[in-house]
Amino acid sequence: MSKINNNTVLSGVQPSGDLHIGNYLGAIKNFVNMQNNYNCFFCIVDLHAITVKQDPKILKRNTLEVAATYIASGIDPKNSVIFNQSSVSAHSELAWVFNCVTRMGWLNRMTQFKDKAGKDKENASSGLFIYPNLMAADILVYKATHVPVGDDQKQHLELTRDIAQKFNRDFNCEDFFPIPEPIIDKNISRIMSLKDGSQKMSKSDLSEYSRISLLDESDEIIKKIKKAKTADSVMPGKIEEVQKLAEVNNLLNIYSGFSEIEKYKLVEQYEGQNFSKLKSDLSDVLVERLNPITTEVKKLMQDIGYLSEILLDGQNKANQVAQKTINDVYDIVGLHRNEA
Ligand code: AQP
Repeated sequence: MSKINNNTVLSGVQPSGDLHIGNYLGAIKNFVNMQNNYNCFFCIVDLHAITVKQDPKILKRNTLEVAATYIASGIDPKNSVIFNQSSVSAHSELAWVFNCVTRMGWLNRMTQFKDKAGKDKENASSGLFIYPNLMAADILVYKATHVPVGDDQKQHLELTRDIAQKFNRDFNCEDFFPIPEPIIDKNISRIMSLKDGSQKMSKSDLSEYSRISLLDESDEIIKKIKKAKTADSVMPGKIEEVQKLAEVNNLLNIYSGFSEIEKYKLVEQYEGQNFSKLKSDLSDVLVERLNPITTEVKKLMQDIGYLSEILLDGQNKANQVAQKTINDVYDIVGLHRNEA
C-alpha cells in the first residue's frame, strides 16, 4: 500500500506482562492511527524486557501475546512491519556503538532508571541503566522520523535526539541520522494507576486493581472500575478543579480516550454528581471497546503458527533496512569488515 508521506515510524512495547489500557491509549491506539500514513515498524521489545528478571517461558508467550494484541487492536501486518527486537541483531550492534557515544552524565539524568531501580540501585542490571541507548538504536536503525510513545518515554526520546546529533557531529556525517520527533497524544499523555493517581499504570504493579488489562473479562473490568479510587467530593464543574483530583481526572482521561468524547463535555455531563454513575458508564464503554480486542487476542493465541509467520515476515523486512544502516555505521565509525 502506498503511504501519503515517506516518513518512518518506529515504536515498541515490552513483553513484560499483560498489556493494559495505558499501553493501549498511550501507544497502540496511535500506532493504528499512523499505519496508513507512514512506513511503520512496530516492535516487541524483548531485549528491553530482560533488563529486569523475566521467566523465560512466560517471556516467550508474552512476546506472541503482544504480537496478537497489535493485530487485534487493528495493526495490519500487511501494511506495517511487526517483529521482535531480538530477531534483528542490528539493534544490539547499533546499541553498542551508542554505548560509546552517550555520555554517563546523560544516562545519570534518566528518571525512569531511578524509578525502576528504586532504592536498590547497586543491584539493578547494567542493562537497565543503558536501556535508553538500546531504545535510541531501535529508532535510529530504521532512521525513524516519528515515534509514537506515552509521555513517560519523552525523556528517552530526547536522549535519542541528543545521540543522533552527537553521532552526526562526531563522525562528520551531517543528516546521517534524522532527529526523530515524539508523537504524544496530549489529551492522554499518561494513564495513572486506578489506586493511586500519582503513579503511572504499569504492568509490573503488584496490584491487579491498579490497572485494566487488555485481557480482562467484562466482570473484572466492572469490579476494578467499581473499586477505583475517586474523591470524597462530587464532580466539580470546572476542568481546572477536576485536575486537582488526580484519580477522578485519570478516570475522565480513560473515558475520553475510549469514547472520543472531549473531557470538558464529560465534566459538564457529570457535574455535581457522585462518581457511581461515571464509573458505571465508564465500565460500559470499556467493556464495549475492549471485548472485541480481548476475544481476538485469545483467538490469535490459539494459532501460534500464524503469529510466528507474521513475526518471521516482519523480521525479514526489518532486517533489510536495519542491516544497511549498521553496515553504513560500521563504515563511518571505521570498523573493518572482511569481504566474503
Ligand atoms: N501508564 C501509561 N500511560 C500512557 N502510556 C503508557 N505506556 C506505558 N505505560 C503507560 C506506553 O506504552 C508503551 C509501551 O510501554 P512499555 O511496555 O515498553 O514500557 P513501560 O513504559 O515501562 O510500560 P509499563 O506498563 O510500565 O511496563 P513495566 O511495568 O514492565 O515497566 C510506551 O510507549 C509507553 O510510553
